[in-house]
Amino acid sequence: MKAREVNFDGLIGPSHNYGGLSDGNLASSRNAGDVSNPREAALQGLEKMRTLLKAGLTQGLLPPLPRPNFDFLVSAGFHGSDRQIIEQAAARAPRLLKVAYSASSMWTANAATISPAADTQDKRLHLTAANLSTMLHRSTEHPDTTASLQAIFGDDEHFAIHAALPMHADFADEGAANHVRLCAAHGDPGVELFVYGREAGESTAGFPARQTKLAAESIARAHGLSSDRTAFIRQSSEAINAGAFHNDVVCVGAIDTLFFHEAAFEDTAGTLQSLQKAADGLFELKPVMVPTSEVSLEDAIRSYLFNSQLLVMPGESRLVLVAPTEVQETNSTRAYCERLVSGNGPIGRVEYVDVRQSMRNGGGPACLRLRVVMTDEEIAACHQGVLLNEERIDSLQAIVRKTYRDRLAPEDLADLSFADECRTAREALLDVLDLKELA
Ligand code: SUG
Repeated sequence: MKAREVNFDGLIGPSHNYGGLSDGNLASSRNAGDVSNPREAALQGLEKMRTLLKAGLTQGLLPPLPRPNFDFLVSAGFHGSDRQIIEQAAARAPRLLKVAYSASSMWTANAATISPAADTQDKRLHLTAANLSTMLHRSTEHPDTTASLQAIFGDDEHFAIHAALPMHADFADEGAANHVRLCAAHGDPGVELFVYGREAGESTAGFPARQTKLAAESIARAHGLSSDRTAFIRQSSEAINAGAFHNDVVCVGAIDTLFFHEAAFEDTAGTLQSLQKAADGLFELKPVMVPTSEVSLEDAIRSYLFNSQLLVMPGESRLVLVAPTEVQETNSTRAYCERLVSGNGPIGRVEYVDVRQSMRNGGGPACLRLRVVMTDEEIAACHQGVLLNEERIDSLQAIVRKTYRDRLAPEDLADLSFADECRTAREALLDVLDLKELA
């Protein structure tokens, strides 16, 4: 089977703000209450998409979700007209208003877990929307995310969409941020690695462990994955408590290469053994471990070295790491990257992208994209409006320039005209994406 990886980035919504809503995400806590710039955020995201498109990759996107989320505010007891709901929430529960306005769906690595057809029993591409049950603001995403996935991957001859897992701590699931697929070539059968932070029912000390093993196992079952080609690996509590709230803050993999920090997993030797066993007969695993002596866990998390996209680029024989500019600005990670590409390992080049607005909420290049390995036939069967070309990016950027604010302070969420602005902006974006049905 011939297939390629399509990245579906989150189109950053007009209400991007620094709500300080994510316990255990150091950037979110550090920048809580700051003034954000939604216009710059969305333009940065779209420029990243343009960079990859120009490099010859297939680039898609997922639209922002409706914000403010009135359904959520109503379920929290607010009622009346839109104006009354916002006024009451602003006066009596400003945190809930921030939740209702959160633009967190931009981090589409958390939208769903994807298994390509080459790995599944029924040879369809399987998608499970993530319940994101650990963080209140994220737990409200999945119904609308599921609607977006249905609008894009609705052809059930090729795609199988599974609803989010039960909304209980035992099934806490954060989607592809804790999932890595390794293979010889994208279209070949691969090994699916699920990383979890705790077992169902287990209570852990420190920052929340957002993914359970039970959630990962349930998804693997639903997707019809072969147990021989699946590995369930525990993330280290050291990494979680240092601020790696998802595995993709300390690890990224592509094709046969796993790039990870020495402190990423509870048992590194055991992890590599399990992966080698699962890969037996398919490919030779190439582990690239970054030792603590070269890059401390703190620097790795602050710079987001591992929250990079690791890509097969047309015309390049080695993988390319698309890293945030913060990696270049951090001495240890910049020096590490220079050594990495001068060696003869599997990663041959590092390209830096500016996604600072998102980074300040703990979302790097890898958080902003959902990887979907697709055959040409599947690409043709999905909704075409979300597949990008330069003209479509231009149109989206023009809407962003026209309709998004360049300054959003916490108190602005109380302004009723902002709710109207968000609606108008989203409707114009959906129009370009030919997704009016989601309005
Ligand atoms: O879930 N930040 C997100 C960042 C998600 C990053 N995704 C991956 N690593 N794949 C989160 O913590 C902060 C929102 C705020 O504080 O306003 C936030 O939700």
